[in-house]
Amino acid sequence: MQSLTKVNKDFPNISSSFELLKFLKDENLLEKHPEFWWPSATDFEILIGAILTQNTKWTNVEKSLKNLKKLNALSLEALCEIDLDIFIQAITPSGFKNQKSVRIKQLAKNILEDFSSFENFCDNVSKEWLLSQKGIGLETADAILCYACHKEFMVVDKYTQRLVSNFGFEFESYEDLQAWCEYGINENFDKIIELYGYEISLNKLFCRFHGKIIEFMKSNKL
Ligand code: 39A
Repeated sequence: MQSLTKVNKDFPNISSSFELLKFLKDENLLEKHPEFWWPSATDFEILIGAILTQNTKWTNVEKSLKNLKKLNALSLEALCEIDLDIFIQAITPSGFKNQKSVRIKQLAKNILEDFSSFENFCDNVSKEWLLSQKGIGLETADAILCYACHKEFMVVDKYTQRLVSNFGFEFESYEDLQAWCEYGINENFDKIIELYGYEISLNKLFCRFHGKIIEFMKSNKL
């Protein structure tokens, strides 16, 4: 359920996520970023990055991913085979190394067992399957679905929550905030296409909307 609180006076009044998107779009926050915002060479890297990024800074994740690339460990098979101690050492920069290493290795094993390949996983995985995996909560599941599997899910995180609260919106749950973000975009999809001036998929829009939110929050404009 959504409720209105005191609005930050430096911000315009907004009544929907569509208006929030318009506000952020005018800030030109993604000019130096990839099309789908999440920086990565491959979708597989996004899957691993989505777990490594839990409770740490993105720069630390980049260090861990660089180490994993050097070890040629960025595939399901390589993750299953890699020695646990070597893997732990590689992902040390992103913290919670013991917990994350065991969870990532187990996830790789489960994906191979249930889907046979990463491509088949991306095409067929459900949110329920992801949530049944140890260490994957709502935000990580949505990050994997949105950025690695290119599905129409919008990630909402602590940055999203803080930003909308500065516009006067409070939500009781992750799902409520996500529903608010997605609803305003879905309802105004035609207007958004007009605004962009070219066809843009809903998935790409969700990626860019979430990316704009993170970049806005990191720019310390609040
Ligand atoms: N928290 C984050 C990030 N911050 C990020 N970037 C910056 C680029 N990514 C990709 C994921 N999670």
